[in-house]
Amino acid sequence: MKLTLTLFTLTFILLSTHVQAAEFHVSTSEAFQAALATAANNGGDDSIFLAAGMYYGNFRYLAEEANALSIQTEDGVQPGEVVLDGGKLAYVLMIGAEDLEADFFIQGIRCQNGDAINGGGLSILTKGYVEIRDCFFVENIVTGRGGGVYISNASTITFTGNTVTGNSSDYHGGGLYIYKGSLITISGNTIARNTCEKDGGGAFVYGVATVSFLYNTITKNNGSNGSGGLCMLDISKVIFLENTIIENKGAHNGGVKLSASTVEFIKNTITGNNSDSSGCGGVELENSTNVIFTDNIVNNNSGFSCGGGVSIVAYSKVTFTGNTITENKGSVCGGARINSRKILYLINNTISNNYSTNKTVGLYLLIPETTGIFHMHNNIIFNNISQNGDYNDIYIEGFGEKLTAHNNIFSNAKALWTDASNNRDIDPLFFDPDNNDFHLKPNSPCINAGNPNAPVLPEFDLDGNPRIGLPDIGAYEFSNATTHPADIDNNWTIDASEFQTYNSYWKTGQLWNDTLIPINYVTIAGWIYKKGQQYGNTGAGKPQCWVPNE
Ligand SMILES: [Ca+2]
Ligand SMILES: [Ca+2]
Ligand SMILES: [Ca+2]
Repeated sequence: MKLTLTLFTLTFILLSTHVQAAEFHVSTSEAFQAALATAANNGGDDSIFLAAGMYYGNFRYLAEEANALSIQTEDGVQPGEVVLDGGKLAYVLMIGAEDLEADFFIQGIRCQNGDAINGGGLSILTKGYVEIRDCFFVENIVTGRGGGVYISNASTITFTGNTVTGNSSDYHGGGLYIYKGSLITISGNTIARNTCEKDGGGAFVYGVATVSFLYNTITKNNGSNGSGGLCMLDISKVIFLENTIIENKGAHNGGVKLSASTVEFIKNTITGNNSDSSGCGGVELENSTNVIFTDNIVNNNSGFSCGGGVSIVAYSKVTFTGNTITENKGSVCGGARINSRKILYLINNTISNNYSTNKTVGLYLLIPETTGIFHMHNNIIFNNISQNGDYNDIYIEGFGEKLTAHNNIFSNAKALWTDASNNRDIDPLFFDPDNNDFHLKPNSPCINAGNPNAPVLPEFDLDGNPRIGLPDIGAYEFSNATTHPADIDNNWTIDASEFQTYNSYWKTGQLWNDTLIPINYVTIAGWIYKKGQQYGNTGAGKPQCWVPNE
C-alpha cells in the first residue's frame, strides 16, 4: 500500500518540474529490487526503508543519475533485523555509480552469504559521499578484494558502528577494502575473524589522503601471505586513536601495517598479534615523514625479522612517548625498532621483558644520517633478554650529531652518547610484571626521578593521570591518592549505601562519571565493602590498586 502510494507520488514528481525525494517502504525481496531499479533512474534522491525480515537475493542498483540513495531500516527496527542473504550465488548488495558523484547512506542492514569478485556483502562504486552505519557484514566470500565490503573511489567515507565478521578474500582485505578517497573515517567498528590470502585480513585501505581510524576493535583476523589485522598503504595522513588490535596473524605482519606520510598513533592497545614468516608482530609504520607514537600499550606480540612489538621507519621526526612495550618477541629485535633519519624523541616509555633470539631486545635504533639527533629521557628499558646478543636493552647503529640520554634506567647499551647523565642500572620495581602490570611499586626508585626538563615531556601518564611532583621514570606516574569511584565521600571506606548505589548503576547499565562501570570495579567495591574496613591505594593498575588495609 505504501509502495503504491509512493509510486503515485513519484509519477507526480516526475511530471512536475521540481524533483523531490521519493520514499519506498518495502518488506519483500521483489519489492526491494523493484525499488532499487526505480530509484536508479527516476531523477531524484530516494530513500528505501526495509521492514524487519529475510530478503533473499542478489540486489543491485545501477545508477543512471547522480542522485542520492539511502537504504535503511524502518523506524523501530533494530540493526541486524533486516537480513539480506546472497545465497552464495553472487554479491548481496551492489551499488554501481561509477564516474558519478552520487551519495549513498546505508544503515542497520545485515548482508550475509555473498559470493563475488569484489565486495561479497556490499560493493559500492561512486565518486560521491558514502556513509555506512550500524550494519553487519557476515560470512561473505570473494575471489578479489573486500570479502565483506568493497568501496571504490568515493571521495568521503564514514564507516561507523559496523560489525564485519567471518568474511574471506583470496586477495587483499578479508573484511573491508577501501580503494582511494580524500577523507575516510572508520570508527567504532568490530572487525573480527576475517581472512585473506594477501594483505589486510581484517581491512585494507589504499590511496587515501586522510584516514581517521578511531575506537575500532580488530581481532583474530588472518592474512595468510601478508599482513593480519590491518593494512593501509599510500596514505598521506593517518590518525589512529584508541583502537584495540588483538590476536591477529599474518605471514609478513601481525597487527597493523601503515605506510603513511604523517602518522598519529595514540592510545591504542596492541596485544597478542603474530607474524610468522617475516616482518613485525605488533605495529609496523613505514615510509613515514613524521610519526607521533604516544600512550600505546604494545604487549605480547611476536614478530619474525624486524621487530616483535613495534617497527618504525621515518624520514624526518619520530616522537615516541608514554608507551609500554612489553613481553614482545622477535628475531632481530624484540621490543621497538626505530629507523629515524633526523630527530627522535624517546621520552617516558617502559620497554621491558621483551625477548629476542638474535641481536637486540628492548630498543634497536638505526640513526643512518650523521646529522641525526636522538634524545632519550625518563625511560625504563629493563629486563629485556637476548638469546645471542651482547646488548639486551639498547643497540644503536649509526652515529648522529647529538645523542643524549638522561634519567633513564637500563642495564646495557651499545651507544656513543654525546651527553648522558643520571642513567642507572637498577630494578625499577614494577608492581606485578608477571601479570603485565608495569605500574611502579611505592618504593620504586623511578618515582620523582625523571628529568622535568625533558623535551616533549608528556603532561599526563599512560593512565591519563597528571604528574605528581617531579615526573617519574617510565610510562606510569606513581599515584596512590585516588579513592575508589564507589567511595562517594572519599573517606577510604565503602559503606553499604555507597556499594548499593554503585552496584545498581552497574546493574541497570547507567553511566557513572560518563563511563559504563566495568564489572571488575564492582567486584573490588563489593570486596572492600564486605571487609568493612578502611582500604588503601597501592599504586597498581586500576582496579587492582584498591585493597583493604592490612
Ligand atoms: Ca533516484
Ligand atoms: Ca612524580
Ligand atoms: Ca565512603
